[in-house]
Amino acid sequence: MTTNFLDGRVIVAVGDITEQDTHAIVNAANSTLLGGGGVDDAIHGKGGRAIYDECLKIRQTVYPGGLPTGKAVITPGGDLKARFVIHTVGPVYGMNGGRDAELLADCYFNSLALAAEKNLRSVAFPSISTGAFHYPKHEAARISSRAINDFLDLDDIVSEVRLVFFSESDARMFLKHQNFIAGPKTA
Ligand code: AR6
Repeated sequence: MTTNFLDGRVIVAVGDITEQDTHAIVNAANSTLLGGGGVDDAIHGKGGRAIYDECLKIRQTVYPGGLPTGKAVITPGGDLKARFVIHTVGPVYGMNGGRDAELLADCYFNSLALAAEKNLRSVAFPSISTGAFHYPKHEAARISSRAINDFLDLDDIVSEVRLVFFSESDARMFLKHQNFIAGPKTA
């Protein structure tokens, strides 16, 4: 079963982010850009050296101090089905002086803006910050859906945003708490 929102431009799915065949997938990275656990480890593991090498180059040039929370950068997808990986750093919950929601929204908005800038029409996201960074899943649902809605209202490049949850229960939690302007359609 898939559920979609905003005339099919947003699709909610259960699966593995590394297996998505969208033009880009998003990595829930940390500021080092050089790997970690969870989604980050899975993407670097399957995508291979090309991703790491480009991340290293980004660290050596534009972001020597690390990628700030809420920002996004793009690398090739290496051996992944997706041609590109957009790396964003979610907020560590409770560690941002009350700016957690703003920073999580920035992750989604800036990742989509980067995709549109590169003319990439389909983008798959994992549920950023809801693993090792401990963002409550119901709050993340509300914030991410509204940020995606805000972006798509302004954009006509991105035609598919695929939200990939690792379990049925995570997808159900998202569907219960999402805050898209228009209601869901189930097929
Ligand atoms: N496909 C889809 N979703 C997944 C997958 C997968 N293969 N694996 C885990 N998830 P996390 P964060 C879900 O911890 O919270 C890393 O060490 C998972 O159930 O990957 O943003 C980085 O290097 C959870 O709901 O990302 C950073 O240091 C969600 O993806 C830090 O963790 C995000 O979990 C980032 O933490």
